[in-house]
Amino acid sequence: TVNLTIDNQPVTVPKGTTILNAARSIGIKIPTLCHMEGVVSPGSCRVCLVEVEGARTLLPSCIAQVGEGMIVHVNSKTARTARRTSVELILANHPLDCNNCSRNNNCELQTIASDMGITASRFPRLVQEHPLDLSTSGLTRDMSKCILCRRCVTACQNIQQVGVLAAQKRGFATIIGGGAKANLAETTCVQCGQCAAVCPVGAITEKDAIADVWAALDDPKKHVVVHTAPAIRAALGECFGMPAGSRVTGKMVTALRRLGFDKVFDTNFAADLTIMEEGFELIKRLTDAVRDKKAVALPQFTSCCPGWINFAETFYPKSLPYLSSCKSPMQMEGPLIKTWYAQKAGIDPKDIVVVSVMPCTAKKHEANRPEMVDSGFKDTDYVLTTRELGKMVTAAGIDFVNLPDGRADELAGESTGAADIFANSGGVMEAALRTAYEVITGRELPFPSLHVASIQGLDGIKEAAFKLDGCKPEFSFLEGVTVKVLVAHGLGNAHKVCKKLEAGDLAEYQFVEIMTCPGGCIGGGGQPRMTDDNVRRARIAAIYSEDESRTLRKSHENPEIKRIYAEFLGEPLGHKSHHLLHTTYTP
Ligand code: HC0
Ligand code: SF4
Repeated sequence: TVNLTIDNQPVTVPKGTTILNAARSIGIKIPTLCHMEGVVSPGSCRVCLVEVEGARTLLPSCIAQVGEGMIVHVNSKTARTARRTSVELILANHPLDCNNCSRNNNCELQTIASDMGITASRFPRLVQEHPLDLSTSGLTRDMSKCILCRRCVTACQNIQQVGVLAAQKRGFATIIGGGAKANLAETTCVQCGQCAAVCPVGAITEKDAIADVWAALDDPKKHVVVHTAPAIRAALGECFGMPAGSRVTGKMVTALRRLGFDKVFDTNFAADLTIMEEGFELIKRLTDAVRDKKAVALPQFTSCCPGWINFAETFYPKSLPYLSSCKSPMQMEGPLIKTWYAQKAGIDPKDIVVVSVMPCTAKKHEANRPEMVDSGFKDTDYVLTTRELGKMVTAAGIDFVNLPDGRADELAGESTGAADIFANSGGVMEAALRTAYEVITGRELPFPSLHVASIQGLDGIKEAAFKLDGCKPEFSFLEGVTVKVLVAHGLGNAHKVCKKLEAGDLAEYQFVEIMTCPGGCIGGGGQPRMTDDNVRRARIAAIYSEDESRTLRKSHENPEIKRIYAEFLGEPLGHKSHHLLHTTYTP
């Protein structure tokens, strides 16, 4: 450990701690705009400068590490003035249309300027105008607002390793962009939104669908149906000041009804359906390979995450045969609302508007894929992020925190704990194993509380292995087979797994889950800001409590799933399923 004093307070911290974190440990909050927890800070914003006795210059506290006997002044006049000057210089180069900005009241620059009491600038204004980049379905980029903190570069280069965003040009002309390509749509961007999730200002954010959704709600001829992703219920409360990890499923349903949606369904229903289709697909691939000795693509990869699909299509076309043909739950729920629900309710599907609420920006792209029209209409009309739903609830004057609990509507609103856990890394796999194991052996997955502990949590690549025994007679060919599964989250980790697949090193695995965002959907690019590992852990804990609080925790036990197979779909992988619930990929 290292002993030092910060503003006359003694502090002892482990060697290697930054001054910023040492100060935080004793309740001194040093402002910063470029630092991100868990990655190396670029130290570019100079907003965290502190004075260290004996040092020749002020030091950026997000980079400078503590030293034995160090005497640090955060609150000296020199340090305060330097930090204030840094912020004033950023403001001189920043549009001051805060009232019209998507980040108004939720902007780190605005908060820091306000905390410092900055009411006027000493510097001439030198704002650079740049055209808006509206080229993708998922994201809006406004480089006029960029403060060059480089957090998005860190997210895109180091965490996701997609490598689209980089600093270009030098000095005053510096701009963050996709190289020679003017627009994101021309790059290999997968629209994961991790850049938007870390942007401290309004430079990168989701493409707004709020106006479209209000217009649909205001149109008396439209029957507007909403459904919410598994991860929303563990994060939406943060939009209203509730702590990370607050479970708000019931309040969310009530809020959606009060916003005027005609039906409130649940993406979780379709998550259970996905398990049926994807689980049976896995069993079919295993049967073909083990019993019939056919050449099939194994391991099967999950296909529910749209950033991962974009990534696989762009970077690893050879992986595409390994991907499950199942659409994502969002894209199963949409066409079923416009067919199954439309029939039951006697409503012309052309009058139905399907809105999905997702923690994700890539979902906006997925909904706009030209092939996603299997109901005969656009299967999902609009996608809102968690943040956008939060804004709509606030705009409607709804006191979210004090809402009574509601329940999703019948027909496509019932779900099990298996669907809840889709929201975090390892969850789709655990949910699939809960059903597939039981179909093969007739017994429950033999782990405490149905959890596959080794694939839970925030480690980047996780795995589990267990032996199949006591298989039902029709699956006797699987007796004694060791099932091995692999789970990865964050595209940096997906790269590693895909490289192994291409090298033929995944032959002993049967099933692989990939989620684009660190932590899975609970850490999605459309979730309330800021998401760090503590927030991820809190949301994950909420999701598992949601699962454990249920009576039904296995997808095949969902009564509405049994009903839709009996009355509409027939059987998993059947003709109708094939048409409405499965898809193909384009390299
Ligand atoms: Fe997810 Fe989904 S779990 S991708 O991670 O599978 O976005 O929450 O809605 O579709 O259900 C996101 C979250 C979903 C889908 C589901 C899957
Ligand atoms: Fe990079 Fe993802 Fe942002 Fe695209 S959306 S620029 S891939 S971080």
